[in-house]
Amino acid sequence: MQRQAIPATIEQVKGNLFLFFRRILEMEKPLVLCTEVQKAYTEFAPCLEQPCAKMEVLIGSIQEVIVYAPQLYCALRVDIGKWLYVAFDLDSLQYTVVRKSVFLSFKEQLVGRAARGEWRLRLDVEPFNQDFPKVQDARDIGNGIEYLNRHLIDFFADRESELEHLLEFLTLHRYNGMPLMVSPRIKDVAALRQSVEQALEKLRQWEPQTLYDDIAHELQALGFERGWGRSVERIRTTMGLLQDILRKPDSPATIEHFLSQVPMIFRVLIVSPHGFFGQSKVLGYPDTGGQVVYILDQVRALEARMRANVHEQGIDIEPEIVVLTRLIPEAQGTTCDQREEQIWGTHNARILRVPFRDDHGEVIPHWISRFHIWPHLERFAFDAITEIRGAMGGRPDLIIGNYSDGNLVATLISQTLKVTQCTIAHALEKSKYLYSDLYWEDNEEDYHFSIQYTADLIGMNSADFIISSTYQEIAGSPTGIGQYESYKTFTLPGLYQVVNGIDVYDTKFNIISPGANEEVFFPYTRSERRLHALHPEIEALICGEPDSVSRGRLLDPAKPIIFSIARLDRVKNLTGLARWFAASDEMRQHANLVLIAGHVDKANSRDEEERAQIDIMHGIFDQYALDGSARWLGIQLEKQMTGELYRYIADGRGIFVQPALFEAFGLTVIEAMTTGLPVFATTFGGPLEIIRHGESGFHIDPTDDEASTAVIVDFLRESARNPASWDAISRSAIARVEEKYNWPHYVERLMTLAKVYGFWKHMTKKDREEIRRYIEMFYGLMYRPLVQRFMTGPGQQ
Ligand code: UDP
Ligand code: LCN
Repeated sequence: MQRQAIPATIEQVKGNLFLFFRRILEMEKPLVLCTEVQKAYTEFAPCLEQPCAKMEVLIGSIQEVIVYAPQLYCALRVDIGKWLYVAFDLDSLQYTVVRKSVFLSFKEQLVGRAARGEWRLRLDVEPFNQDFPKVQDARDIGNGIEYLNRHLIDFFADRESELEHLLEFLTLHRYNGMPLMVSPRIKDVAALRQSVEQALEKLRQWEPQTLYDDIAHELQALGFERGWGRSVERIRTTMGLLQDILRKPDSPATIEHFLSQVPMIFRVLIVSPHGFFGQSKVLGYPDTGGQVVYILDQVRALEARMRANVHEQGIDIEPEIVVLTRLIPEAQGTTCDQREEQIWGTHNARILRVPFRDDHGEVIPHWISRFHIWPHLERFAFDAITEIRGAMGGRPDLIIGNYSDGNLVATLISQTLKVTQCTIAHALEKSKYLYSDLYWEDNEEDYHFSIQYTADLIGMNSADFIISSTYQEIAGSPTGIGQYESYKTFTLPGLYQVVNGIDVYDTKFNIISPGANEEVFFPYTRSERRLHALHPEIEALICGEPDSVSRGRLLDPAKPIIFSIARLDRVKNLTGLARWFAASDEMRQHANLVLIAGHVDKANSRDEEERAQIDIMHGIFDQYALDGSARWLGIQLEKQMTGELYRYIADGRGIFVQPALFEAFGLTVIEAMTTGLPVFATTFGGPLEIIRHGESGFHIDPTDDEASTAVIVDFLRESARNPASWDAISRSAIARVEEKYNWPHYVERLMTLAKVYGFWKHMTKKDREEIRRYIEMFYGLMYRPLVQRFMTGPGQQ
């Protein structure tokens, strides 16, 4: 629906709309959620004389209603990322479109703030972005680079002066003092054009396989340094692309192709402060999950790509990747107390650990939950800058931040070192905890969401580009709000209102989905690669006796297994799955349940949320006498073991269930799918996009116990009766991951994005200065005082 069309639509259905709103008023609730609006409408619709499609669409767009009788303030999501706020007065039957700030102020009444007459701080980044290109069509959200390329082509076509920027950019490149690409001898665009023509003329005379080294002096005489290619063939291609650009290119792909050939990225810094960041024995600890897996897989694939790139560019150097994380002296048997750790399977990538220090400069020894680490990050960032300068032998060319804390640190480092910044969210907590913005004060002691959301706004607005794993992460779906979209307009009552926090149509958003490590996760049918030697150990794990790290023993081990592996936190909802299993006789009749999660003995856990979940899990085992049909393992598995375990369960025609209340992406989902396990995963978040329901797996609604149980039981029943149905889903799951989720494709795109957005950063340096200063001010005047308040308030670490 078009935003402009809303008033006319309201006018057309006004009579019935106001009648319906009376129903909302009768609910006597100050805040009515979209699900409640929908439910009320389903009951109301039969009262209409005839069905009204327009009214249905209008009601379907309502995301929430603030009731301030006799007025209702409605937030309408008229299209993906496009909102309108309308106030209805039920006495006068009038309505009016209101400003976002007015809507937010009324919303704040819900937590006791006055709707009017109070000054509020408002964050609005929109004015800074007005002159920048935007994605036009909602379907193209997350494909920002294409719009940027189109914009660049117009840029170059219209203005010779912009080509001067390109020339300047090409003369900037060097590695450890070695000049690359264009020498300063070429003074202007006219000279560049001429040199390119002459060089191409010469290149035509040489054999395609001739090496750069053999013709270096001739190219240097024309003003071209190393970096155009190792062989004449590649040099010709790269120079040909530049020639096209200088002559007015006709395809945006030319710009992208040219920039992707330019040697720009030799050193990459990846920032991920929280959790236990290590290569073994860490997964499953609180705050330590997919992000660690993602980064390590990313590093291996990225290094391979960077090495291939520099080779093709004719540069003989070893690229370098450093993963910056926190050093934890009380490492609990992990390597997290070591300053440096080489990353296996790489030539020159390592983990660099820098400790958190307190106000007296003393190293903080213990693990700190991701919700409580905020006071340590600024000092960490500046300590890290000193360490990086020493450890990396130069400034990084690209900084990738991960999660809210890593993105904040990445912002501080990249603003100081003036380096291209990429943001990866992994999981934006705002989507996981309903109304955690509005009711932030109630959760402050445990979660400090006010600081986290402030850090998120700073990180996402400072980033030169943002990588997301799925479309829904940015913009949701026609019916559900995206994770980034939820940062567009919201309020933290008493602190500030966000009028425009981020625009999902911004070209900085790009979707590149991660993959599963193919060395570890491959189909159960690949017999020649299977790790049969691990089977006795796996059997002991699954069928063993209960001990200090496990509970339950499978009395009938021949049954298929319902499997899940996750951190034991509330949102992962493994206790929900245990409850479904416990309460369904049919599920128990068809299968056993095996869970790998957290700790079985509460004494081994320091995380409050995990401790609460441990109690709940034991309660379910006790109440439903699960000890003979379910097994819960509180262990950390080696990766190879995890891969073979998935396959072992597939051998027995088991299934994988991911029952999270919300899952930002869900690496376990693609791991399980690629091994061939039929997967049943939450409909809230990434799995909605990863799985095609009924084809490559199944969606389940974790809030609907009955329906979720039914989907699982139906499948177990059907696959017992007709094994071909299990095979069909298994085959489609494997094919889906192979096609859509793989690391080689990921890193190729990442390198291209880093270069195109690096160039864009250079082009728009001056124009971006204003928002940079604005965000810097927000950091100084909002983020830092919030952290200060944390340090002096309850919940201080
Ligand atoms: N994992 C593991 N052992 C555990 C729990 C999780 O090896 O006890 C791994 C799992 O195989 C996956 C990652 O940790 O690779 C979890 O990633 P996911 O994206 O599913 O969830 P996150 O923990 O990041 O929220
Ligand atoms: C964090 C999460 O919560 C998961 O959903 C993702 O799969 C993981 O990070 C990797 O991005």
